[in-house]
Amino acid sequence: ASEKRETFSSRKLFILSAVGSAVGLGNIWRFPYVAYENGGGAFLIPYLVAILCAGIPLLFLDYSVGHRYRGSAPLAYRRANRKTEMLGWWQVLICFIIAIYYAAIIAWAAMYCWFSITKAWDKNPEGASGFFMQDFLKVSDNVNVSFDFVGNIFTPMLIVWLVAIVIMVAGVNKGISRANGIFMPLLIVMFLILVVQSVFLPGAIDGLNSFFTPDFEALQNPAVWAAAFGHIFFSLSVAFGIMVTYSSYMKRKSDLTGSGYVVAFANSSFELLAGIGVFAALGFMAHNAGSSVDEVATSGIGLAFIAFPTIVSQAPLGGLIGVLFFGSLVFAGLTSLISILEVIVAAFQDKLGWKRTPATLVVVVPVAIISLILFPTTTGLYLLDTMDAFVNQFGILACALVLVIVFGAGLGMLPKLAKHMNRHSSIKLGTAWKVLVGGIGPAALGYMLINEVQSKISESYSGYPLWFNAVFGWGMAGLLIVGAVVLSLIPWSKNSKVNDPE
Ligand code: MET
Repeated sequence: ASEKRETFSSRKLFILSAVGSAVGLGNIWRFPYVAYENGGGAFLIPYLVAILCAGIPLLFLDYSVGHRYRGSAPLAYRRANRKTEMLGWWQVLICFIIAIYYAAIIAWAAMYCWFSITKAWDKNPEGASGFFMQDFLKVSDNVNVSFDFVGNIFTPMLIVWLVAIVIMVAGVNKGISRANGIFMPLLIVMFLILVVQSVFLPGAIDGLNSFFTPDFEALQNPAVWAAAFGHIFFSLSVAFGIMVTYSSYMKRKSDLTGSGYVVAFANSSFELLAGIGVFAALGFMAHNAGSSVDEVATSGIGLAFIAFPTIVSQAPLGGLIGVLFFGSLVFAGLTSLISILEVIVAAFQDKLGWKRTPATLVVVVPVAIISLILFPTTTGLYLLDTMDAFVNQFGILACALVLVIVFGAGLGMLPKLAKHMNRHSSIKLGTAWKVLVGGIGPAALGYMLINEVQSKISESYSGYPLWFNAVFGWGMAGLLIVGAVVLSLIPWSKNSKVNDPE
């Protein structure tokens, strides 16, 4: 028998959880470098345009579908139209891929909190990069898939998965809301201290100058605009199925647009703060090395696991910087991981008509096992890199494009969805929203997708062997679509009423 669908007990908890999902690794290690690379201070213009013209409008599309049809992504899409269920499963599978490697990064960050105290990398002759590749990940020279496990990564990953399973089993109110209620305030306090500490480091001002100095000529480059749009979808967790799922747990009479603006504003504020903290720290690193900020600026894994450890070793009170930085990655990552897992759990719970606990265990335990088999190995880094490039950057764009075309031009559902949004919302959606989602959305997404495909075809990703990218890049991306079709053919449990609830 199915249980009554859970709801977030207050609007505040929904907003907190949505912000918890949006604020993730992307805000901390991606945004600062994207902004720096694409015009510095001038990037704020395309960034704001992207938020207002694409990020928030698409966020509202997610909210409208999730809240109107009150279901996990596949169920909500199915209720909207029989033929669109597959889109929901596509998102579920994208979330599955992201979840299996996101957990690895969280585990690494947790280990690096400890290493920041012992400064473990100081013993490696090649410093932080030697430590990360050789001592910590023990990365194999061959780009391959091996099952050579690295014990000191396996154990923290196992702990991350156990924590995630406990939260997911506890459900929307006792698990997700509560976890966000604890981790988000911690994250904000830790991150604020980190930023304040960073801006007082010697050389910090050079970093901040590099970050903020506007290069207005960059605005003439379409790639800069594409970077802004691409970043904002990822940053707001739009088109992953995450916001469809979370908004399906909002009470019926909810101020949807008002909440959306709060979430977007909070997410961007956090990103800007991260830009300040990260570039202040990089300014210090350059100052110490007698080099330019440009030489040390980087993003992603290189920023977190190579640049920051170097800063930790050199800065006054460096250990504290490390604990705050890596602790922030852990909390920001965990709250995003939870939201990704909820997409998967909710989907199977609806499809099978099972209760929360059995559905969670049947779904999350296998996901955890796959993650634990593939990533704590000497080749896990290669897999992570390729899957991230193809599924996260490319799969999501493709899925978002199909989504706006189907709901806009295809089914002509935007007026109906706008009407739903406007029922209890403080800010009403009008023609502008329909034009942005139905017109600008497909144009911007289509342009970015073509660019992505071209760049992925022209250069073998990361210089990995062709077969590796073919299997784990293109193959994986293709398999997700096949998988989505197959899952959509499985019949729904009788408990899940697939007809429109209203
Ligand atoms: N919004 C998250 C981030 O910025 C990503 C979505 S959850 C994978 O990191």
